[in-house]
Formats: sequence, structure tokens, C-alpha cells
Amino acid sequence: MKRLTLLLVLLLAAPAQAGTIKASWDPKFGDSYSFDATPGQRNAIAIERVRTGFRLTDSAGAPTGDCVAESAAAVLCSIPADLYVQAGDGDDTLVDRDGVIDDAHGGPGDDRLEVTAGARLTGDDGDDTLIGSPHKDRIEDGAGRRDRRPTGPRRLRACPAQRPLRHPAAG
Ligand SMILES: [Ca+2]
Ligand SMILES: [Ca+2]
Repeated sequence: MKRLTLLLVLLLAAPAQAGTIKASWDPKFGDSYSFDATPGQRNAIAIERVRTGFRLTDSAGAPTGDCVAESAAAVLCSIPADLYVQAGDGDDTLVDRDGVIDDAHGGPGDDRLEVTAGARLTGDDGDDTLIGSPHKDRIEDGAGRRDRRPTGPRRLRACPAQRPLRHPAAG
């Protein structure tokens, strides 16, 4: 019984796992990473480029998988590759100021996705805020009654039409 209690305490004390990140290689597209949020987590993800790759910080906890843990909330991914994100359920935020993200899905919930280089952003269910870059983005709100796609001088140049623009890499 003592052992069972200890096990339960250890399990409860373990830091929340906010998601998993996996590296893969494709003959056509080369190296890439994919981040999948753990169900039940509200992810707050920030991406920044570092010399050899990028750092992913998630205030919900550092993801496990193919990158190296740097702190309780951050991992370092050593290959300079595109990143695909599935933020999953919950009201999530994602900010990428360095052009690492190629494709991001907010998943269910009221999500906020923001990029500064050409990317594909999909809000999915919920009232999402999708902020594209000055470059060609492909932005899809998904279902939701109060989706917002804020526009500014730079956004107007990027998305002059009501219909989403295609990301060059999307063909
Ligand atoms: Ca979400
Ligand atoms: Ca939506």
C-alpha cells in the first residue's frame, strides 16, 4: 500500500506534459518537425530561431519527443526545419516571429495564431484570431461565429482579397 501511495504521489507530482514534438524526413520536403498538443492542455507556444534550429517554449510545459529539454517550459530543436503545429483543444496561443512555422492548426477552442513569415494558419472550431505575415499566407478561420483576422497596412498588402491566399509551398 505504501508503494502504491508513493507511485500516486510521483505521478501527481510529475510536470504536465503539454505535447510531443517529432522530427521526420520526407524525400520531397526534407526535414520537418511536428508538434501535437496533449488533450486537455491550454498551450501558450512561442517559437524563436536559434543558431542551429529553433526553440519552442510552451508555458503549459516543455514537450517531450525529439528535441532537447532546455527548461521546464522550453526545448531546443537542432535541425533548421519547418514546423507543423496542432494546438489541439483549449484556448491556445501561438507566436512565431522568426518564420519557423509552415502550417499551424488552432484546433477546437478560441485560439490566437500569429506568424511573421508566409505560413498556413487554420483556426478550426472556435472564435479564433489569426494574424498573418507581410508575405503570402493561407488563412482559414474554420467554424466560429466571431473569428477575427485583424488587418493593418502590412496585412492589407498580404491579404488584399477576402479569399485566403495560397502559401507558395502549398502548390
Ligand atoms: Ca485550440
Ligand atoms: Ca474558428
